[in-house]
Amino acid sequence: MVDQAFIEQQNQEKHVQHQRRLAYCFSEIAHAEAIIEQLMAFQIAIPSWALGAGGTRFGRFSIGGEPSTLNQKIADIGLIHALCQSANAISLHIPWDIPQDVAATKQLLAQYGLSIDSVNSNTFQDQANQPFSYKFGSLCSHQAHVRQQAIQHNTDCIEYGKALGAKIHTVWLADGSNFPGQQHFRHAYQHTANSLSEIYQSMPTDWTMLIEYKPYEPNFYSMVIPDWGTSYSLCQQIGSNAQVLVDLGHHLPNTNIEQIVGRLTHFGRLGGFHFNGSMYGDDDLTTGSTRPFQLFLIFNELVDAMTDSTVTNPPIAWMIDASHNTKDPIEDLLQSVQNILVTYAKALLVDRAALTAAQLNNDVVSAEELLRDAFATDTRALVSEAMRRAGGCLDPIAAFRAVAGRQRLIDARGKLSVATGL
Ligand code: AFD
Ligand code: MN
Ligand code: MN
Repeated sequence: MVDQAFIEQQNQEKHVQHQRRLAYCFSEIAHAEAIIEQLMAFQIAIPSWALGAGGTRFGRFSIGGEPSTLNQKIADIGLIHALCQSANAISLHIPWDIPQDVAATKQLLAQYGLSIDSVNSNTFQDQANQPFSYKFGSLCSHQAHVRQQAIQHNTDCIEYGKALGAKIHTVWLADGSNFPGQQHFRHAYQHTANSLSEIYQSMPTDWTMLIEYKPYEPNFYSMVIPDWGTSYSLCQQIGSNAQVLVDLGHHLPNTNIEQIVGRLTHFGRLGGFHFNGSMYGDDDLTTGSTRPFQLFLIFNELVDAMTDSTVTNPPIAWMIDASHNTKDPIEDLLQSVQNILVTYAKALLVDRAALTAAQLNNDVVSAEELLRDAFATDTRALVSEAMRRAGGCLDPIAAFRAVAGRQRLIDARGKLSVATGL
């Protein structure tokens, strides 16, 4: 849909304004050049399930032109990546994204400069022709045949991932209970630990297993993996390549997520991140839409860990997990990518030596002001410049609109095409 000539023409239209903004950044920020390079290196995986309009239990409002096949999802993410040059990987969800022709899928990925970073299992729904139901749990089930079916599904996911070159298997479990007394807490935990261990054994040794937690929903009395501590304890039991995945929306209101990030990186167990925006819970809104300062404080912890040579945490897999029923999903994802990069850049501005000195002197005001200074700096031109240098657009959303992106997808796929996903 977009070629280099179109992108250059788009960038030309924004050139004068961009140069003015960029000059401001260079005048304010001593290491602006280094930050641009760090931004160019920061790549975020896009979830295959976020390309259609998300539904709620009250309804779903189709956006039109939604990708209904894996190839179409790859094409949409290819378009996102062409526009922003910061989204070169895809998180797949099985069974929604089972490749029909692995060689052809790989070729398509290469054509768009994309790779598959992770496969995500789905035991939160029953599939047609599935012998046993997950209504009362999957990996946690007290019924061995249910657990075995769920384990097999996860090992199948790993096989699909291997074929496509993925290196991460992500597990999010809906398992839990709705009523007091329904489930035996200790047994449910132990079954889950044993099931995950079995899945881990079938994973290649250079893969990572990411274990996601969530406090409530779809179960409302208890979730088997409700918090980072439970994920962490499971990882400790399972093996060194098992890591915690932090999804920003999977916390109760007012949880100090930046402190959780600090804890997990200290333990060397923060393996993955699901970016999204959250007002109340698992809202899956645009990243940075409601609590930009919180996102900044989280990035501040991440950058602190990444720049501290005493921290042994492995490289973190950056992923978006968002999907809602209001915006055009492609525009939404482009907003999220830009908000993530803008915030990352702000965290890179923090004067860490000065912050450490303020902390050691118990100079609370200076410590806080150092963070506020960085947060208040407008880093948008640095992000635009990083995207432009990598071959993308200064303003990806404007470019998507200029090319009439959604209308062309509707023309090609129809008004009623529906994406599989959440
Ligand atoms: C659901 C969960 C979780 C997970 C996603 C994909 O809440 O965020 O990452 O499904 O399995 O949205
Ligand atoms: Mn998630
Ligand atoms: Mn979620």
